[in-house]
Amino acid sequence: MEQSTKQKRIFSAVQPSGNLTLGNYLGALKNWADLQDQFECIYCVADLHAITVRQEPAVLRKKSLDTLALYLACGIDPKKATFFLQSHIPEHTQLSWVLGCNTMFGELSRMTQFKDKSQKHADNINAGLFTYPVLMAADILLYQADLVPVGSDQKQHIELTRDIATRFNNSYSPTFTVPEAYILKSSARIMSLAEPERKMSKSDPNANASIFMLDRKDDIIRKFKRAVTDSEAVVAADPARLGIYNLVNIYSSLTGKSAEEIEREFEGKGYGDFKIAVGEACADVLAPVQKEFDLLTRDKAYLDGILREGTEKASCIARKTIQKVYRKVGFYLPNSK
Ligand code: AQP
Repeated sequence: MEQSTKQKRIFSAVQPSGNLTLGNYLGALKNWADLQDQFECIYCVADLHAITVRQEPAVLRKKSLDTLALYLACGIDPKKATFFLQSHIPEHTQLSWVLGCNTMFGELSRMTQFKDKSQKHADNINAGLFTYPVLMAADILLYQADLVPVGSDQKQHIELTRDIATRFNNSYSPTFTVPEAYILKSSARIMSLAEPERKMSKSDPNANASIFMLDRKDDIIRKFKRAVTDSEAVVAADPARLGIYNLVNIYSSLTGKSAEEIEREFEGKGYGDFKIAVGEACADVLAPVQKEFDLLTRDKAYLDGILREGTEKASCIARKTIQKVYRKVGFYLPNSK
């Protein structure tokens, strides 16, 4: 019998490795809220992943809770979805070790995110940065997720997760659900405003390259005004013109207008008008999220309560999977009686 969408489970996460960007919002959070009515959703704050890059401990602690508050501020409902911090559930690291022993060095060497991040953090190319996709596979497989909503930047990691799950299932008998990436086309990849050939990223040292979810309206408009475009001065969804293409994509994701509608709306107008319109649309979309975030972060006890509840729920699933995996690989488990 085919599984109904009601029963399908979704897992997704964001690293609290900085201030969340418009890329995180359009590529992940905005879609998460829409999915909670159709699926069983598990949303994690990936703090273990965050330390693959050096973090200031006090800042990481704050960003972890801020990330949770942003999930909630985007309309993700703790009554419908499960939330937790990755480091609160030790099964993530336990499963990561087992999966690491079933992942090939060559596979990890091909990951483009590892190549990008090693270039960006040449002074700290640590083993965790290299094995990051194994921990990500563990996150997903631990919860037997059917679907993983991600931006297209994460597609390669999901493919690897599928390969690892399939290999494990073939070696030891069916154990893991083989998940699928759930990529929404419109907001799949938001690019940097300063270097549109690179993705918008929360750890970009150039603050003008990214719009942060908590940026105030003036900053948002200023950053869009400075966004790199070209000298053609025609608003068009032309993939060869990276800068303007990115802005059209952002405007389309924010307003729901199609590329053709946007081209018509700005026909005969310069980039100046268009950039202001994108900035205003962005500020309008983020304003209610920011308002809700401000309220939520004043109530730490409420946020802690949500984490405690979510950790308990997620732990039940995680424990079941790890026991199954430990048994399959041959670890001795004493009889519980
Ligand atoms: N630019 C983007 N466009 C579309 N989706 C994006 N996502 C991130 N950036 C974009 C989506 O956000 C989710 C969580 O990402 P993450 O924070 O766990 O890791 P990341 O992809 O490495 O994000 P950053 O901002 O680039 O973080 P740093 O700078 O710390 O490495 C994923 O679903 C991702 O697709």
